[in-house]
Amino acid sequence: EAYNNASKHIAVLAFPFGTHAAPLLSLTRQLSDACPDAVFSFLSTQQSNTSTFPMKVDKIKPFNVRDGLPKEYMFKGNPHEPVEYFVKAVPGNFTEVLDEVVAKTGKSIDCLITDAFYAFGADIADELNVPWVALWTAGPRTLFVHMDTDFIRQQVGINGPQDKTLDFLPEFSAIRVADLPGITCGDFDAGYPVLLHKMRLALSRAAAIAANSYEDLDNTVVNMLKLRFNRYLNVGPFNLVSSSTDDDSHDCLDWLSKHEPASVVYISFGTVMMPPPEELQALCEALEESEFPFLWSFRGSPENELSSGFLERTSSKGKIVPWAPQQKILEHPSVGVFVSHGGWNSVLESICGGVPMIFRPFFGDQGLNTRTVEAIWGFGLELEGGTLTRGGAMKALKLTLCSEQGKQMRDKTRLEKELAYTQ
Ligand code: U2F
Repeated sequence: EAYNNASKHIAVLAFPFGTHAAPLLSLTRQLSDACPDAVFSFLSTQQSNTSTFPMKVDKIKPFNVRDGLPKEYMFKGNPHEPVEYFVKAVPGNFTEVLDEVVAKTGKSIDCLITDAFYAFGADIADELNVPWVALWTAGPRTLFVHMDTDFIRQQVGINGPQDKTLDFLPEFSAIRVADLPGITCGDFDAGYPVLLHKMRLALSRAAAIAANSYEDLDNTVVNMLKLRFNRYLNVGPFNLVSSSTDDDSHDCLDWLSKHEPASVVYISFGTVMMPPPEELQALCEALEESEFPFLWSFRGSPENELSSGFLERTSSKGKIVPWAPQQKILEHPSVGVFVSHGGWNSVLESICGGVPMIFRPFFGDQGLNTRTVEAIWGFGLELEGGTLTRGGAMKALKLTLCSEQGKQMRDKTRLEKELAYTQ
């Protein structure tokens, strides 16, 4: 009946990995509040819909699409594998469900909103003769290097020297080839790289590109992007409008309140990656030896994956939970530094909490986010050598929590926080 009474039907196609679907649902909710007569069909995989739809949302209806996994598929720990299967199933898995929804409800589609990764959004929208809006879930600098991939490849070569800087691009002289999201290695022949390659060819066809950021953050880069697209709209940071999760069933906030201001290390490597065992071991040693209080959102089993005795020995100093209300934690005055993988949502949430960052980047945009925060914005730093070692982690923790340089980083983050809140 939501469909019968609706004036408009908007189809929303999510990318079901990492933290992509949650920001898209956040945008959809904002649009639904702004257009109460519209109905939204939100398409993602079952697994993604189950975790992103916390409850029934009025006028936003979830639909499941095929995940493309073979019947006998067993996840063996490589997070990129399900992505590769999924990429083979698009766009057919989406179009078949769109056809079904239209047939069942009798309500044709008036607008298509997709994750910006979906170049095929442009074709579907053309076929339906409706506008296509793309949501870019990462930072402006990452979109910029994707759009300029050909030029960057011409300048630095394929698999060229990793330490070469991008001084041929205004605003990018502090960025090195090593920081880029894989655009200078290899060809765009299959899977995920081809998805991103097609994306950059198609994005100029979008009626609008919505970005999870705000006007003042990387403003020069944002202005360069505005020249390239029909409408490049900063509609974030989404964490200020809706929270990823408020579930505090492990009492993290109470625990934080027992600590001094800016004294606690908060640790989370996002929803996709975990550091390898030897790095986990190094981080444990650094935490134990430095004695800073810590709160760790740990994906997996700490009893099995952390060195024996660590949990017992640090129980008065540390708290390890399977999932934490990250935004609320970063807003808590006791948190002094965030050890993260450099995912874009984490960067925005840390800015909005006024908390400096220590980075252990893994893949995609994380290296570029890391370098941008460290070398351009100045409120975070990458671990020495880019990975967790006992010595490197201790040095970074001491620097951010106990030094004048750390205090300056905190002041800078707090200034950025004010800008984020005034957008
Ligand atoms: C992919 O990101 P990830 O999911 O790995 O990481 P983030 O962008 O940092 O998002 C993590 C979100 O999960 C939330 C946290 C963030 O909103 O608040 N969260 C939480 O609430 N509680 C927890 O215990 C742990 C996490 C990709 F890997 C990145 O490179 C991209 O930048 C990103 C966006 O495109 O997607």
